[in-house]
Amino acid sequence: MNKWKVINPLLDQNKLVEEVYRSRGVDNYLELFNLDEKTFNDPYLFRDMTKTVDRIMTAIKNKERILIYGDYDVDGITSTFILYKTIRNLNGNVSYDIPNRFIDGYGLSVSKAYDIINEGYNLVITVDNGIKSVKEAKILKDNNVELIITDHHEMEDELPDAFSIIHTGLSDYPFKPLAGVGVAFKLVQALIGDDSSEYIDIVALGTVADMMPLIEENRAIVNLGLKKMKHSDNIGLAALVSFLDIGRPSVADIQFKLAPRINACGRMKSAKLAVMLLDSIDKFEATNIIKEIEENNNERKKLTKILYEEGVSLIEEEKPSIIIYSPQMHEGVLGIVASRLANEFFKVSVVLKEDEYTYKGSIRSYGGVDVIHILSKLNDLLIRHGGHTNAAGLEFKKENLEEFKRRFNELIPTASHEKVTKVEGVINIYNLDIKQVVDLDRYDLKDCLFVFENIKLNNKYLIAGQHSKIIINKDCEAIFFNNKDLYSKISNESNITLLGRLDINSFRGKSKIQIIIEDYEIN
Ligand SMILES: [Mn+2]
Repeated sequence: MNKWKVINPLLDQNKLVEEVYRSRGVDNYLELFNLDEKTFNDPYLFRDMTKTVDRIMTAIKNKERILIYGDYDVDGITSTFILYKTIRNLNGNVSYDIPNRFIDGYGLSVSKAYDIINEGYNLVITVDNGIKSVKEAKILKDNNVELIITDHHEMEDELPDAFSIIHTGLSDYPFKPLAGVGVAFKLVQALIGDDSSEYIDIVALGTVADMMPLIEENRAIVNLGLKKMKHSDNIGLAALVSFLDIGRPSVADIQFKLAPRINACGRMKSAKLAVMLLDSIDKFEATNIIKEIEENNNERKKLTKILYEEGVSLIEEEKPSIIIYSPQMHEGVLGIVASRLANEFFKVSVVLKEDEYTYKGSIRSYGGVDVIHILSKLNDLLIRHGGHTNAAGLEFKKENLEEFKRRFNELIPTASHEKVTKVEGVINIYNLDIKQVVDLDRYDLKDCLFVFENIKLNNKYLIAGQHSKIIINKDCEAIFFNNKDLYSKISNESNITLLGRLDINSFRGKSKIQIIIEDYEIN
């Protein structure tokens, strides 16, 4: 069991949302949730925006062949779709392509660059990738294909020789943490002005899925996007929202329901399936695509479970980070397995797939460790790497494994693997108003952990032979998924302390508070 650290011991549970935001330094949370278009910055603050818009407009007018080149995650998929649809609506001769994770790998590649040349494109616009494609940019240029890069990934010293680059890091643009789709959206805004609001729900989807901080311009995008998503003009998104029975879309719905399904396409088969969903022309088409997406998602879940269990068995416990490798790893779920390990074991986690000559993998940070910074110090060992401070990808030659492990572990700061679970505050569940729990979800705090003291048992069940359920009273229950121990250890005499999240369980029209247990103590 880990140490619990209560952030606000004096938490007033009658003002739950207000108090949690205050301890995060936000004095007026309602202000945050009221941000709207007025927060949007002028897209022309980006370096190169004017010449980019002019170039695209010329290409549209001259019927040049334009290719939008995206990435296979939700951010890349949504970026691809909004720019493709915008240029198509302007009567451009435009197509899109997203590399296949298993065949082509991430981003532009040399072979993809030659494909683009051979297919006769005049102009390529990358979205959510491209900032590292120095080699590919040269190949395109040498073959008279013009390249516009839009990206938000970390820049290197050497930039690709492109016609133009739209990147927050290259300009005075005042809000830096845009998602890839946020950057693409700024280009769409520059191209079509206020009509771009048609896509705001799609932009919100990519922004949340890419785990960007939901402040300032991102928060405005998400506020407007969630509102629109309820009655989306996008037939595919509307069909998915209704298929998942989402009434009033929230950030948590994007994180746990929409994004995993859209991601599953690129993880299992092809991300183009998800672009096709967003581009569906009627409900019939959308429904058929959703069926296929569900199959991909179920397959993804099954595989993740198997590989996570394999991963756990390979952990070397005494090391400051988790580094596991196996030929059985599946490239589509490396990142999910790594983040699960990081969260379960409180350590930076590296999950590698062993190929013939290389290890290829995903890293997820824990405890605020900057993994991109660590990788930059291992540059001499790596064939390639890229990503963000808390999530990155890498590849290196097989013979470098031992040196990689040794030096990677040396670079992990010692404070990062302390096992402390941060808890917002202590709650008396017997006095908690269900309205406070509804508000937690409404204001994106469903993930918060709380401690619940002096819980008395009214009844207990073992659900499906594997989940412990506690009935606290007629308005409140608690469940510990995949844990049988709690059920067998507690009795009517127990005084129980729970650590968990607050949720609402609605059944036959009656709503109850439900604690999703993460940890417990029996006193
Ligand atoms: Mn991205």
